[in-house]
Amino acid sequence: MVDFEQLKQSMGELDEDAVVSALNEVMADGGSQAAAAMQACQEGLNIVGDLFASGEYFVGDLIYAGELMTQAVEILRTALAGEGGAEKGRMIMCTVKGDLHDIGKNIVIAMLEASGFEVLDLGIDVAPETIVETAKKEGIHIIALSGVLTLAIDSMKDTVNAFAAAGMRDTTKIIIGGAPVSPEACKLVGADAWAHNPQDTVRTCSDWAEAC
Ligand code: B12
Repeated sequence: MVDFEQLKQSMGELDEDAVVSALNEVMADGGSQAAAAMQACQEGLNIVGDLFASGEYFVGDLIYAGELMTQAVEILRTALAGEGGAEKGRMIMCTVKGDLHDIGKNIVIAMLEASGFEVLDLGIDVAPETIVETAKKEGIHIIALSGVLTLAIDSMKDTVNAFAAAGMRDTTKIIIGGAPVSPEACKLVGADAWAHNPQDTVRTCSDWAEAC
């Protein structure tokens, strides 16, 4: 039985051997506890973030934490992805302008694809115009915006405004997510929905796809 509190601490200490070995143990039964393991890894990243904020960790540690978390997602991916589903259509996802964090985005994309969406991943640091132009060119009506930095909220707002300026706001559904996102941020940004976890994102986007 994996000790998830220990896994969280190991991630916080950036102890690669301990993290990988715990995750392999989680996957030994096919990954019935993969979601709890992912949660522990994310909480471990909060420890990393706090140690960075207090000056104990440096940018190099953040980079290493990013690589370790990506490795963790790879190990857990098949169990997190679930069984897939019916074809739900196409949507766009990206990290907004000014923000280079993509681990959360990649997790959400993996879950959306597993649920039956074809996700056009525009990457990181994506300008509002690029998102609008791609949506127009590809005829896509569901957009998911990710951001981890506080400044991402401004970029999300700029993106929603860009859809309005292009006359496409009424025909486009926009969901936002990431650490600084909240109901208040959603209101400020003018998005249609917000979520903190991939499961809620899949649920909301699936409802939209059904209504389209
Ligand atoms: C790893 C990391 C990095 C790596 C990122 C690597 C990568 N490939 O992504 C690197 C080294 C690049 C990095 C750089 C920086 N970082 Co950094 N980083 C982190 C760290 C430790 C983890 C982030 C992470 O991946 N979390 C795990 C993922 C899984 O969580 P998530 O993104 O929130 O995603 C989940 C949910 O939010 C949701 N979700 C995510 N997106 C979406 C989208 C939708 C639509 C929905 C519905 C849901 C959803 O689902 C996901 C899965 O559950 C955080 C600390 C922390 N506590 O988060 C700091 C942190 C985010 N970084 C921070 C800072 C300051 C920086 C730098 C400015 C450092 C510097 N001086 O250069 C740069 C900024 C670069 C830039 N312009 O973006 C600050 C941000 C402060 C702020 N509030 O603005 C933090 C909070 C650390 C801190 N405490 O100071 N960082």
